[in-house]
Amino acid sequence: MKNFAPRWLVILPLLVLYSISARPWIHSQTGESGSGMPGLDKLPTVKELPDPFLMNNGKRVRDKADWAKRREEIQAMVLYYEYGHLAPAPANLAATEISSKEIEQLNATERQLLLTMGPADNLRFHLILTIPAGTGPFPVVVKGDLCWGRVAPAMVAAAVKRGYVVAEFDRTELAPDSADRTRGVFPSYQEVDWTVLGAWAWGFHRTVDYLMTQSFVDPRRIAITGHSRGGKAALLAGALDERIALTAPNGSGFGGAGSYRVLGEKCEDMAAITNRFPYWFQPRLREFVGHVDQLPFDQHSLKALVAPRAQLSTEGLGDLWANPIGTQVTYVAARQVYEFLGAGSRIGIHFREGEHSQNEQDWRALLDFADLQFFGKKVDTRFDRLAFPDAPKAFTWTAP
Ligand code: GTR
Repeated sequence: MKNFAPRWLVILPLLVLYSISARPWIHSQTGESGSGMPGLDKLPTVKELPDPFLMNNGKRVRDKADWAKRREEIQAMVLYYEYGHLAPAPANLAATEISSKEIEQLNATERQLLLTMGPADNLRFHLILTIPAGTGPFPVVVKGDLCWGRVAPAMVAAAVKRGYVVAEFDRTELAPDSADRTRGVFPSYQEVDWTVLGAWAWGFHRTVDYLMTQSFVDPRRIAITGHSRGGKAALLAGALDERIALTAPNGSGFGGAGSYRVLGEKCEDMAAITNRFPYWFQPRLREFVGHVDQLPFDQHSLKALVAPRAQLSTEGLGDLWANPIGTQVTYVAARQVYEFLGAGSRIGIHFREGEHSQNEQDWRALLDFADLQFFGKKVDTRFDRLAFPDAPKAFTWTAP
């Protein structure tokens, strides 16, 4: 007994060190300690869209190796200030088929699956696949908005006709769209500071885990999409997971593809979104109400994390709340990163007339963009047309 104290003096610090280094994705909700991230009082005001090439050490990115480091820095900031962290991939993902039926008029099979995973196999969500006839491997479009209903039959048919699998899941099975943290992923990973948007993004990642194991799936051609809050989740998912070949948020606006700093008329802003939907974000984001120009990034930075993989923003010009002009601005700025990486044609934007929805025009644009990016097909749709050619330039930096 008498010799225990000195031994603990050695073991305790080792345990503490281990728990910090082995779980880098875990931060406490409120504490700044250990994160290395400055609080609001230490963050400088940057009126323009922050330079994505400016590294934390004050030097600018010079080559691709520097960009790889800078990408990690941006990712760390975005998770810390904006979306919270995500749990690591579980090793025990399993799929059970619930039903399978032929859809004759589509020449496709519809399969309903239950995916289970997590610490006690107690996390589960459903996946509905519409798979073209044949052996594939097929490209896939994943959408997580089943909570709002199925993708319209004509849109599923259009995708299947072009040889795409449509995979649909209900993101609210991963986290309810509310402040309720007693359901979904939260009880199983209480040490993770994740948010509803993070949990939804995690649902995309787990869907990709499953798809990658299926022989009918082309693992190098997986696209993800979502509308509005579902688009915010899709953009976050695509930013964090390099297996996702094409990321296509639709009308995702504030907290998605829309800028925080550049706001068009009648659009959502930091106060509005963090008041109504605080649980979508890390609570720290709220501190930036009235101080958005102290955010060390803007949403072009999130888009830049997707580079050089393909990404498309689809926008309704009448969807003012979702800030179409602010989405154009992030496209123009993120394009600098794509061009720096020699992938300028991999980022696109598409505007249409009309309001807040992911309609057939948006879907056609997505499929055209996927055909172009995945197969080099010639398509008529343009993905570099600015709806607001006279919009003021939102940044003065250029790619190195
Ligand atoms: C709105 C919200 C937007 C957008 C939209 C939606 O009420 O303010 O950020 O996400 O909901 O998801 O349809």
